[in-house]
Amino acid sequence: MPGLSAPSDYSQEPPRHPALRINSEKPFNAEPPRSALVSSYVTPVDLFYKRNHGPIPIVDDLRMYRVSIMGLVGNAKELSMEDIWRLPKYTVTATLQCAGNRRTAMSKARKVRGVGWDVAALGNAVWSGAKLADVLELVGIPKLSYITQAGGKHVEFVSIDKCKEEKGGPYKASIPLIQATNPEADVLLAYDMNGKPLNRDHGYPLRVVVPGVIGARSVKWLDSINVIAEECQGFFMQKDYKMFPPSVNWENINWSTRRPQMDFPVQSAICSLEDTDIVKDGKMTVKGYAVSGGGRGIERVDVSVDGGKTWVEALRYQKGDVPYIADDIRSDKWAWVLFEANVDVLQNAEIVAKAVDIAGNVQPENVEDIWNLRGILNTSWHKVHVRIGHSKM
Ligand SMILES: Nc1nc2c(c(=O)[nH]1)N[C@H]1C(S)=C(S)[C@@H](COP(=O)(O)O)O[C@H]1N2
Ligand SMILES: [Mo]
Repeated sequence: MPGLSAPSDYSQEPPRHPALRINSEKPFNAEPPRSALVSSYVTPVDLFYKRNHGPIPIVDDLRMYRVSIMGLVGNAKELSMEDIWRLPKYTVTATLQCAGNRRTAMSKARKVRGVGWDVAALGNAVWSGAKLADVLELVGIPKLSYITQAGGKHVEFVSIDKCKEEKGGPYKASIPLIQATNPEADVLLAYDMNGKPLNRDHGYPLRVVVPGVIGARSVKWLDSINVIAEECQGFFMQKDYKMFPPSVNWENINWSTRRPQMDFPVQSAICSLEDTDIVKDGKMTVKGYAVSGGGRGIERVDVSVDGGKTWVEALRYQKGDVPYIADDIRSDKWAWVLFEANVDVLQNAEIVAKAVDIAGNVQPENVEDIWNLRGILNTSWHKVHVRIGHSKM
């Protein structure tokens, strides 16, 4: 692809914020400290988690860059950035969360394979770009299409990065055509993040943002869009990011028995405390985030200071002084809510958070019940321990 190239080593990586906690250097995978994550509703770009499977691509010449749209479409097309910029610009506040968020805690229950993440493999950003539904109209696919005339049912996004899992080939993923052509699904070809052009780590010059869905489907450094009959057969769709029951292990796994994970289930985590912390006794404020998939808002967040025997309801908020109402049009439906609960801690305690979404889905209590060999979707109650002492705070 002229204009955009993919290095095969890590000698040309972009600069990164020193506060990031690095889980893997090559490829670069890092998350911010918990407390930094919940200090703002919109996550600053430099603190937003970075999840890569290879070296970061480089734009040599933006004027040469083209994204091709092909496959089972009427008329294939190549679009320049100018063409994309010319389409109506939409701005969507959406939380992106890696399916592996909170994997380290799942691995403590029983070992899993994958990058070890704490609770901050997610971030909330203001994404701007063209709607994929508008882009697909340019190649003759009407809004709200299940199938194209040529039989296309899925939209595949292909990058140019070189991934070990793809034997040096690019990262790719797909979503159903009906989601891609639904303007209400807000799937973007994004060129801006928090009001500025994407930086290299997050997909410059153009990435997909699929709100409400695990981060793995939001392909960065977009090279081509393929309209295809079956879902994408790439590694990250077929041999990864699938959820298996606790009985499946590396000996008896049959990947084809499960669907690629799409929507994220309801999730929350406490970010004002580490797994074990020393605190002063008395009043304290427990802070964290809650988010669900599929555009489902957060109906409630419960906080306990006695390991889940009794609960108080936390205050939820997104931006400014507007009270958060889960299904109100003024709320950001694809974005997390931050929560705060004032509690009294008088003795050593287990502090717990659990969220409920507008469908009444609630986080499972125990990680063992949702354990899976790839360690994805750890949405179990987030539990932290505090000891009363005087050495901190
Ligand atoms: N081209 C490409 N796109 C990608 C990935 C990748 O490695 N290569 N990682 C995916 C995964 S698993 C996640 S969670 C998100 C992370 O996006 P971020 O690094 O902007 O936070 O990007 C997704 N898109
Ligand atoms: Mo991910």
